[in-house]
Amino acid sequence: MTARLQALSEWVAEVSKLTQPDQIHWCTGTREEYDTFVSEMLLSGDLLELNQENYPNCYLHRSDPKDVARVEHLTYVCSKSEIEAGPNNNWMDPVEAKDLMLGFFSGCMKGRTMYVIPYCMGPLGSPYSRYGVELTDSAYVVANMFLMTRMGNEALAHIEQTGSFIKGLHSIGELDPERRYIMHFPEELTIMSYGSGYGGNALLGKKCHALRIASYQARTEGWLAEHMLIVGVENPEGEIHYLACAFPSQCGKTNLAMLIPPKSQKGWKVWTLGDDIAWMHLDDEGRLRAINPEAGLFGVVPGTNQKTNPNAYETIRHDTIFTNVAVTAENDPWWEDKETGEAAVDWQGRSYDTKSGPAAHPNSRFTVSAKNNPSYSSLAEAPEGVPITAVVFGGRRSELTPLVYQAKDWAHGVLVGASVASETTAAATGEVGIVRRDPMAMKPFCGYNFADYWRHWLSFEDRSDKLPKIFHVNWFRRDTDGRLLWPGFGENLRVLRWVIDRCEGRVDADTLPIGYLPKAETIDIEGIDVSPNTLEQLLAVDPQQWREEMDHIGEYLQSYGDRLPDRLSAEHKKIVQALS
Ligand code: GTP
Ligand code: SPV
Ligand code: MN
Repeated sequence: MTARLQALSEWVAEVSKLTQPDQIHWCTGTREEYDTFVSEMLLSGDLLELNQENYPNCYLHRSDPKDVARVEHLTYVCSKSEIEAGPNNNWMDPVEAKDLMLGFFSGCMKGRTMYVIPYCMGPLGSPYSRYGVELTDSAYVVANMFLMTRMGNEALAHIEQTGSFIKGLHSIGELDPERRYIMHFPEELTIMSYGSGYGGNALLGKKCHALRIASYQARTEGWLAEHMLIVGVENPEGEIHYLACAFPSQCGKTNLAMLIPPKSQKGWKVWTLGDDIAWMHLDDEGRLRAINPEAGLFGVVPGTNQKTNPNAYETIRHDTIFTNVAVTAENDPWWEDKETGEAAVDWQGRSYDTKSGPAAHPNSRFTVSAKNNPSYSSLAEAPEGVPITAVVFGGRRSELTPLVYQAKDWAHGVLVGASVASETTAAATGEVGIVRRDPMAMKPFCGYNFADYWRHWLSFEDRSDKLPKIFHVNWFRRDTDGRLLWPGFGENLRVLRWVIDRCEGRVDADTLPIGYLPKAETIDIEGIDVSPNTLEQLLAVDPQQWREEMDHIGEYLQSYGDRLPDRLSAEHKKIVQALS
């Protein structure tokens, strides 16, 4: 054993002394191993078999009913100083936090197996990839990590070579919301998560590593770790443009990344590279290139059907773990808007005769390998990633925000990103539908002070003159009767086409104080149920509403105090003046 691997072995031994598992299993990452875990979970009841004829190799997991979403109020960034974590994060002193967590972890794996999961975020061997090891007592977490990351022997070999990895310690504990914390120690490249078995709380490679810890590393190393999908849009001439889009949780990333062009959009193709996280670096020529650190999808199930997302619908017909969906009398998975079949048993395993409340949990999810997706781009495995033409921010806003607009330049674009607000969703516990600030869709995921994060974003302007253009979209604007104005889903390609046309200098736009707005005739609405009058409503900018919005944004930015970059305040002031 090399000295470097020894560092890992010593940590595993130390944790096992603390948590006292009955046995330790080093994960190899083979399909046979996955199948063994599935068999064991079928015996233990952690997984239930779904109808194998209709859904081969598909299983259902039912979470504890009080453990069905991320818990932002219990998620902490424990940097040495509070100001480093910033007003955007919960903070606890790292010594205090570790004391608290060691108390929870003490003896918590008695009678359980501790799994050692070496994993790689990003294509194996890519200079941009990063490695981690998660120690967990949940077989469900292991199975999800198998589908979501490149885990096992190859990752271990790299860790052995380089000696560097993120340490992630996880236990489901008692699944008691009163004994639950997700703690990050960015300076020590360590994560400790206790008391939840759900998604972003427990699959530590995802939000904890690839966003909170990685964003902290990215700042010091000059790159970006973002809550963004990566999608390739191929025109009928065969040219592909790659877009990176940041929308808050449950605001349409997976759906846009897997879009199938509607019949009216002849000759267009869409390629999926990533659906949740992008790591972006400047290359030698100054272009921003993105890789997807993940290898699988952890997607929202409700709303998925043959019309909205035929791609996802097919992708999850085999080799998929469903979490918290309902089942039909035939034992098929079922969810709201599935459009075929009906629920017999709800997500908690109760008979669904009464039809009270949703049958599938609103944050029910599918876990599936990215390779199941027929539109998966082979370039998602490319070590150098893909060059990004446009960065697109977005949010869920029933009012105010137009269907699409373009920032005037990079610094303005950073302000547009910092100003994102969106209605809250079921992805995190708490009230749904409340508008809150969610800069760059990173409010729950930035591992350090947002003021420093915006400064870091601004700094790219000094490093390259080939940066992507920046845009903002809103698929969720409603009329005065509360009806959605835009059909969304596949039709969103019409908006991406405008975005690409702008990047290529092919269309003129109207210059408004808030940015460049499409001239109505440059958005293709042929063949959809969007009248010219509806398009006008979709693109409308109400100066009075925007003056109020800019006041709120100003107050929000000022809450970051002295650390707020002057450049960002100056951008804000410019727009306020132009609006008055
Ligand atoms: P996270 O995995 O939580 O980060 O979510 P996400 O950003 O990937 O969102 P996702 O694509 O899973 O969509 C969330 C919900 O919004 C689903 O119920 C979708 O059906 C719905 N949705 C997605 N795109 C659109 C759209 O263009 N229009 C409308 N009306 N709904 C959409
Ligand atoms: C999100 O909430 O943004 C997700 C799901 O993508 S989770 O993995 O739970 O964070
Ligand atoms: Mn997400």
